[in-house]
Amino acid sequence: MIRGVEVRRATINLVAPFRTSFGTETGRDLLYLRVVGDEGEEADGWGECVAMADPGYSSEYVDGCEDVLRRFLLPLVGPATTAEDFHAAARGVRGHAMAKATLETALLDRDLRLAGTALSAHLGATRTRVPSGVSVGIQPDVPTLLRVVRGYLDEGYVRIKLKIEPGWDLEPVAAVRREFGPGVPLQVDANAAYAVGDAAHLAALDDHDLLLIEQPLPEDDVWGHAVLARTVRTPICLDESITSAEVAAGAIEAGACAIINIKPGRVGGYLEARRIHDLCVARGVPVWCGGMLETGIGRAANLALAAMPGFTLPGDTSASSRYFRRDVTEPFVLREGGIDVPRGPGIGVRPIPEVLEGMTRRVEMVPVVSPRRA
Ligand code: OSB
Ligand code: MG
Repeated sequence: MIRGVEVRRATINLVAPFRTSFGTETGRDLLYLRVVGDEGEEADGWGECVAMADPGYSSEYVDGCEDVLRRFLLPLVGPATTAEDFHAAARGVRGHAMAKATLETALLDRDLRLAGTALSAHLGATRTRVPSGVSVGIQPDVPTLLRVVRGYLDEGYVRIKLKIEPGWDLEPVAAVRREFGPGVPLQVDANAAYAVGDAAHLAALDDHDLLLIEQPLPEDDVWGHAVLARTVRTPICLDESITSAEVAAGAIEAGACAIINIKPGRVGGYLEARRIHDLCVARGVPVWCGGMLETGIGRAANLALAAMPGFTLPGDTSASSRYFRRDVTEPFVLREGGIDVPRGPGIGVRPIPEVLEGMTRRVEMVPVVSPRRA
């Protein structure tokens, strides 16, 4: 039986600032949930919220996630609530995908630990190791960028993604292509920094043999991406725009994207992420697993997802050392260009107590009482 949900706020610094078209992250302002039952610590379920401190990537932000969790989502959890129960009950709360994903993942982790099943097996994963790409932030200048990219290639990352924005696009992409040659799998991510009127400019990226252009236009402009796709030859990939399997189906039908970046947090959890995967496999649309600078808790679950058969492109599932000096779990390491998928029950990892305590700013147990539903 579930006794309560521990709400924990923590902080961790990044090894280097990460700059995108929407801002610069120097650390993660974390929200962890732990679903605590009376079966012992081994069965506790963990979830990490992917929302950033500010609503720059999406409308969600971590303090807002904590608020919606406390006021509307945690009250849906009763002593016997499963992840599937919560998924159904949470339909009555509109939006707030990242908040929902945090709690649903913690419940799913608990369900699977009690069943002795690994998340990867539960999702139908077919691989034991997933190839790792790396997302490279906007740099102060091109020489610095080339140094950073060289470092990642030397470590063994099998695909490079460059963050771009107006004023930092054609030149850095051309420079990386020139320096490292035609063999390096390369793609770009604009985080919605362009407008449909930039189509001719973006078409100049076609010369550099990119795997894809990720989210060039605003989140709500699926039609604009379809228009852009008629001018630009490089495949368009959507990230921010894809908030559900229904939106994904519409975007594919409209010709707005040829590839999809699946982020469980953005779509409300692993159950919805699996639906998007299945839809894309049925439509012949390649998918890959994005990231949100997760610590080991979120990373473990992403690796399980990325091991599913439709994930045919390397994801942003990088090693712990790319983000943090000391991860909250045992570190995920890059080996021969990939990372091993955790095998234990649930997400397969748990926080290292001393590390977790050192990061924690506050923690509170919210007891489960008579639930409103479920
Ligand atoms: O758009 O994919 C993105 C990080 C934070 C927010 C949005 C994005 C990203 C990344 C880094 O690109 C992915 C990662 O390495 O976790
Ligand atoms: Mg992106």
